[in-house]
Parts: sequence; structure tokens; C-alpha cells
Amino acid sequence: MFGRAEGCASSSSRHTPRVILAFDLDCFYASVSVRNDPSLTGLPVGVVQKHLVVTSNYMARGLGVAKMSPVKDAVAGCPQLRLVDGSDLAPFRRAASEVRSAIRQRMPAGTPMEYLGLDEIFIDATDAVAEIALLAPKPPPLQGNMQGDVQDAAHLGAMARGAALAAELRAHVVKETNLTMCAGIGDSKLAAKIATGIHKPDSQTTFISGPKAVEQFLAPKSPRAIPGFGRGYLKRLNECRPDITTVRGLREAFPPGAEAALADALGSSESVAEHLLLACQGIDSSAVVPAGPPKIVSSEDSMRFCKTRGVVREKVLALSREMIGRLVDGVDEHGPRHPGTLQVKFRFTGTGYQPTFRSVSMPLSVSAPTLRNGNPHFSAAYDRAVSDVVKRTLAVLDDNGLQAPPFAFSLLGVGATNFSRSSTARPSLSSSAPFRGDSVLEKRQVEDPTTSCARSQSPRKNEKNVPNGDSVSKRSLEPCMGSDVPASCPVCGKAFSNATANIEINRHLDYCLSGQPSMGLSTRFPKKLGPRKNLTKAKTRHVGSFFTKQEQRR
Ligand code: TTP
Ligand code: MG
Repeated sequence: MFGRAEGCASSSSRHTPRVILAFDLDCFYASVSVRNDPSLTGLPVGVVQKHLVVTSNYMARGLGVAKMSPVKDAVAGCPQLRLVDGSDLAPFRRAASEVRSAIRQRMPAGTPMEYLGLDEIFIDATDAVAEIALLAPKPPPLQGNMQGDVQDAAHLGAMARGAALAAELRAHVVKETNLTMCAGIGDSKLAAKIATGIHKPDSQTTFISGPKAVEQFLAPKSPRAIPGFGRGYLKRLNECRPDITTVRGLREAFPPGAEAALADALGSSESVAEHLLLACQGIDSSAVVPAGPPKIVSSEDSMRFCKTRGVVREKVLALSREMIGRLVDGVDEHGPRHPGTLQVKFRFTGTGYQPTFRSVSMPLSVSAPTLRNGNPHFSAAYDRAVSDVVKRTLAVLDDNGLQAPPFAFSLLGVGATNFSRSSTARPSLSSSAPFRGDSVLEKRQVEDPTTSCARSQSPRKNEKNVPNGDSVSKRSLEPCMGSDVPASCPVCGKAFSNATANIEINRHLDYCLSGQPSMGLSTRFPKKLGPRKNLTKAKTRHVGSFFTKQEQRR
């Protein structure tokens, strides 16, 4: 019964089953923590966020430390448990990115890959397997474990090839990242996902369709086991039908034909309800949807009472560092993108659950070409970007209560959104002051309420929704875009005066980027630079296109 609706196979394999691979990294945060700190090797380890052990390694699990246990209980049950702070997600994000690129290296370009959270990956390997079958018509012996009922030789052959591919990918990921993972192989996302959880850790299972398999492996599980049945749906189901705790219960309460009732209960569309009810029977035709770059890169934290300016500043600093770290890591995965908008999110203690969002223009230093892993000037560019984001965020918070104590924040967040591939849509280097924390623009934001970019006490009429449901105000960006103020060099920080000609600025930037960050702004070019042919057409380039050119050059 685990299967797909007709017509869902990819073009080259319309009459063969889909081959879907699902991967789930083993005790992900704990494995990354141990890998990054070898002194923890061989010890029971728990990763802590707030007061919970969000995950533990398999040694700790053997000693009774379950995922999501309160720290107090975990330590009481396992005194030798080594606790690791997991509040900084950056190392986990980086590790996830390493795993994804290791897998991409081994798969044909264009293979659909979908990411679920940080540590789960789905791959539609149907076409890859069909190509392997052309090269080696005899299927290999099935690697790893197998569950379910064998249907026919062709089905089994396709799954065996998928299993061989999964084994190769797992071995490659271990070699490249030193992290282990489980794999599930099936003819749908649902089958593959369920298969990943059957034999753990560091193992793989092939799931062959069959009604018995549905009853054994899917029916007793929580509805959350169905891909697409998120936490929100589970919460709503618990509210209206607390008696339903399993897929079997859901299937019995909402038999075929009860899609509208389920849609009502979950607050979903009828087509989603239809998909979920089919999935309860083991039928899943959903496609592996390749993950595009995120629409927003954000970092936020909730707290009890954040009520002094110093504490707020520290918190904003940590969040800004994390957000910019993620933007930098994202360049490796998605290529350079330029966030046009800084979104500040906050909530005051005692004001309910809904946070407030404010949008301002993103400091241009966040798009600096030097803000890139491996760049020799990375560290300076990173510090500058963090400092600019902190200042702008504090200016927004000042406008929204930080300057009027007593206040107490219960949530703070910063996000980068409104991305463009090219930086030409951004304010030109000469028309804004993106790289100096004490720029005129920054001062305006803090001091002059009439020109502040951070000023929007209530949602504006021309706000447009970004896909995650947050709002971005176009008008709120305008004062920042048009500011005619001096700028400074993104590499060495040297100030450019208003009188500095564009061509001189370009020369200076070329010189800095070639590794000589101390060049002045004299109108004559210094002899030590050598012949002008080294200047890569700096003479004719307009300052406004600086970032685009740098990008093309890379
Ligand atoms: P999981 O894949 O659920 O757990 P895991 O990888 O730690 O363990 P397993 O071997 O069973 O797959 O989640 C991935 C990471 O996500 C996990 O390491 C910690 C984090 N996490 C949370 O932060 N909050 C949560 O509620 C859960 C379940 C996980
Ligand atoms: Mg996992």
C-alpha cells in the first residue's frame, strides 16, 4: 500500500516505481558537538537549550537520557552526563550545510533534494537509479535492512539500486563530515521517511510496499509521522479530538469522504486533508520539492525579562552575530544574495503571543563582497556588519519603547529578507553611508524622528506581505535610500569625502581588494601600483556597479 498515485514518476521512468531516499542524521546536535570537541568522545553527552536536553548521543540514551528531557531529570538519572550548550545554532547549521554539499557532490546535477529542518533530507533518486540500471542491468544485492512485502522483481531491483546509492552516500558523508546518518529507501516520501526510523543509528532500511507494513509501521505512530502533518496540525487536532493520538485513530475517525471534516478540524484546505487521509493508508504521491534559498534568514530568542539596555544590547549583538554568520554560510550553499531589508521582531512581556515586526533598510555592509568565508578581510567585514546591524536594530527598538523604561522584552529577533541576486538594486555606494557605524545615516535614524527609517508604529497601508507572513514596508526604506552622505571603504574603512570623485573611489577599492588596504585617495596613482593595465578598467567603472562587478569577477 505504500505507494504513489499514477503519473508521479519522473519522465524517464514512467513505468517504474519512484525511488525516494530519506536521510536523518544520528543524534544530530550531539554528534556535531562531539565532533567539534573530541574530548567528549566516548562520553554520554546531552545538548541543552534553555532547560531541556534537546538531544543526547546514543550512549546517553542507553543510560536513560531521552530527547527533550528536562535537564534536572537527565542529570538525576545519569550523573555522568556531559552537558553541552546548544543555544548557538551556528555549528549545527554549518554541519547541515557540509552534509548537503557532500551529498550534492555525489548526485547528478538537478536531482531533486528537499530539506526538512536541519538534519533530514529527501532525494528523488528515480532518474539516477534509472541511469544506473542502464549501465548495470543486473540489480545489486539489497544492502542494509528490508521491511515489507516484495511485490515484483522490477520493484525490488529499483529499490536495491536505491539502497546501494544510499549506502554510498552515507559512506561519503562520513568521509567528508565525520557524521553518521540513517537512510530510508521507498517508493514514496512517506515510505522512505518511516523507513529511516526503523533501524537506528548509522543504518539503512528499504521499505517494500504492502498493507501489512502500513499496519505494523505506520498505524501505531503519531500523526506527526506523516510528512506534512506539522506541529500546528497536531496542536489543533489535540484541541478538538484529544482522543486521537495515532495514525490508526485518525484514519478511523476520518474515513475516506471525511476530508471536509478533517480540513475543518485542522484548519487546512480540503486538498491537504485529502493528502493526509491518503497518507494514513500509506498512499503518498507528494513530490520531492527542491529547496530554494530561504526567503528570510533570521535569528531570534525568547526570554523571561529583558529589561535593561545593556542586556538588550548583548542579546541583539548575539542575534546579529548569528544572523550574519548564517548569511555568510548561506553564500556557500546558494551563492551571493543581497538582503535589502532588516526585519526587527520584538514582543514585550505581558502583551500576549503576537510579536511586532518593524522593517528598515539593511546596512550595506551586510552585502560587502569581503563578507565571505575564506576572504582575507572577512574578520573586519564581519565586525563592521555586526556593529551596523546592532546599531540599526537598537535604533528601531529605541523608537519602540527601549528609550522609555520601564520595559521588558520577552522576545527579540533580527532577520534579513527582501533578497536580490544583484546588488544594483541597492543604494549606491556614494549615496549612502553603509560602512561606518557613526555615519550620518545612522545618526539620522537615532536622532531625527522625522527621517528615521525605523519609524512605523503601526502597519502601513502599502506594506506588502513576504511569503512567511511578515510584512515589509517599502515606504519605510525610502529615507535611507536617498540619503546623500559620505561613504567609506568596505575593506579598510577609510572615509570618502563628498568631494571624492567616483573614479578615485573605484581605484581605492581595486587597490584594497588586491590586498593593499592602505591606499590613500590621491588623484595621482602611486607608482608602487605598477602599470595601469593592472587596474581592471577601474577608470570607466561607475561606483554604483561596484558590487556587481566584484561578483562577476569572482
Ligand atoms: P531529530 O532528528 O529528531 O533528533 P536527533 O537527530 O538528535 O536524533 P535521532 O538519531 O533520533 O535522529 O532532531 C534533529 C535535531 O534537532 C536534534 O539533534 C536536536 C534538534 N531538536 C530540537 O532542537 N528540538 C526538538 O524538539 C527536537 C525533536 C530536535
Ligand atoms: Mg536526526
